[in-house]
Amino acid sequence: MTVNSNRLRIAIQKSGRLSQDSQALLTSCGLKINLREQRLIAHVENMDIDLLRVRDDDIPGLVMDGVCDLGFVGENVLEEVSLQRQMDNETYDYTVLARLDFGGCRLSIAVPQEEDYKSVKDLEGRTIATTYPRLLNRYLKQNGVNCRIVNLKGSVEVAPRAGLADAICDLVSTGATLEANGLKEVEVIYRSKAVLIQRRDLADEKQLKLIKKLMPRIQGVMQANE
Ligand code: PRT
Ligand code: ZN
Repeated sequence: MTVNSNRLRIAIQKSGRLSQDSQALLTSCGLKINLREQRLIAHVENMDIDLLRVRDDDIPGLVMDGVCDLGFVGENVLEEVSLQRQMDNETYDYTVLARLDFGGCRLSIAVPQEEDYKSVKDLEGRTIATTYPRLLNRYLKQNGVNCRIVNLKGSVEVAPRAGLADAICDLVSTGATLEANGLKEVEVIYRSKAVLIQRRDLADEKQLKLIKKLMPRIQGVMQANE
């Protein structure tokens, strides 16, 4: 890496559910962020830090490959990418610096409301649509259930109505989306929050010092929010 290699690189979601909270947390920690909407990189004016604004799905890989030093990401995405990379024999190392107080949600299996569902065994032989095939697969294996998994990047909640699947496995927070689509939550397979992660092999003294300075501030902001 040639450009500004001694500046700490923090990956944050560019636009989405985690962007505002991640930025607000950094701002509360004293970072003066120079944000120009379309920019991939935002410079922090008063510290040796750059923010890389990317899709949330790319954040775990950027940190695991050492391209970024820190990243804010949902545990759901982090765990899914980890499982994927383990299977592909890619590096999947990282350290969790903090579990944060935003981005809370659960990954759940949902079936049509009118269905008479009793237990996970009822899913045997069914087709489930999801954006999280590895997490779903792990859960089904642990429960000894065989299903067909259909991979969808979006509009998962309409899959049963569209005749693409019998059930879905998707993120839920209030449950309103499931209800609006005539579905009911039947199994919670993963509970998630946003986390701050660090690359495992970070060795630069200056950068480590900067992280040491930031972490108590992050803990402080979270305690103040409690
Ligand atoms: O563009 P990019 O790839 O960066 O963003 P994205 O569209 O993939 O992700 P985004 O911004 O929707 O979500 C980012 C992260 O926020 C997720 O990975 C979770 O860690 C967290 N999060 C928390 C959620 C939700 N709550 C959530 N409710 N992510 C998505 N949802 C969706 C869910 O998929 C469903 O469509 O909201 C709907 C359900 O919400 P309720 O309130 O109706 O239950
Ligand atoms: Zn995404």
